[in-house]
Amino acid sequence: MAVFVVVLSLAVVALCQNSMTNLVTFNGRKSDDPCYEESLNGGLKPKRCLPDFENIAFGREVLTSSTCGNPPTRHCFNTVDEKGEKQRQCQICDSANAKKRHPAFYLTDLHNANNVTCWQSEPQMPGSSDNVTLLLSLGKKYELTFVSLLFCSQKPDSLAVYKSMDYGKSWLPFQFYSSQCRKVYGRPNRAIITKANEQEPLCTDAHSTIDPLAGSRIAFSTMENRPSAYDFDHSPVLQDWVTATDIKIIFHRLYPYGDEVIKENEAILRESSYYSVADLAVGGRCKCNGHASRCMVGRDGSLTCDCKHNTAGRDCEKCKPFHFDRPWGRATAREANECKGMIFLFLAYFPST
Ligand SMILES: [Ca+2]
Repeated sequence: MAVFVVVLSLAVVALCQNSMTNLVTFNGRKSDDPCYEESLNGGLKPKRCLPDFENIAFGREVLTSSTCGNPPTRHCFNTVDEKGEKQRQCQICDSANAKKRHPAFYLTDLHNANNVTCWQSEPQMPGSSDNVTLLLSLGKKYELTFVSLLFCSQKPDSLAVYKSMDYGKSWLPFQFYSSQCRKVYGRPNRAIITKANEQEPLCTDAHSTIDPLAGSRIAFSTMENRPSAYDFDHSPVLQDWVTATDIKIIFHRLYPYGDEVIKENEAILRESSYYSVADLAVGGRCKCNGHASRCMVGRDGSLTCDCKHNTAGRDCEKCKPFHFDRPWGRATAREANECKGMIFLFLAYFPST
């Protein structure tokens, strides 16, 4: 009886796989489904597939802890004239005036170098409490390659990037920037990452040596200087490291110097103490573990992978029912790790006696 069940099951498995292959062919998806490719015997075989690389932040809402304009406030900044001399210019931020507003929407709108739109915080009291937060929820797990900020005014001296993997329930530090890493964040400046600590956030002062006047970018590459970046397929640690459902950026300090300098010109400094960002970009892919080529809005309204290879779940992170003949695995460049089998289904119908 047991032998019969196994033989029958294998036959059904083969039949199911054939019918699945034919279905793929007959639906006209043979050539355009990136999750399958033609095999040597003329059929189709699964292969790793990935959603497109994109700017995940584009067009998404960013929640900010501070945005100027209500009530209107004055903001000043320095420019350099033709003679190379610094000029102080001031503008009003007014949320009721379309030409003078700086809403959070401007963080993730289409970036056009000829028509730069800037989000801007309220003026901050210079000192240790000038924290402003940007929160970006992705609505699903993504694998991130970079997080970048293009500033309209001076770059902050100290800022931190955090990530959540559980929709904002808990947060992990992703990267720190400061001219004083040890003092502000309690971390060494430009630490070396080895295979033993690939999930450790770094702190760097690399951003603080540039022209402070305008138009500068801070870009955090999630895998830069991490040894397993060249073997990402086989590094669950690094795959975990780049995974996020939410990103939080906290500006901790605009100026590198202390309160004693600030007190001398507090009124002028206050008008100059604000954060202003032209573009927040987050590069990455919807996380589907190599088993889907796109993400889409599911029946419940949430973003989910269009899973192939007999996988299931929002991230194709498990085998779909009755396809447990082999353990689930992430697809790699060499091995699609398709879920297989209907044996368990038939064992349930024909229990051994
Ligand atoms: Ca913008």
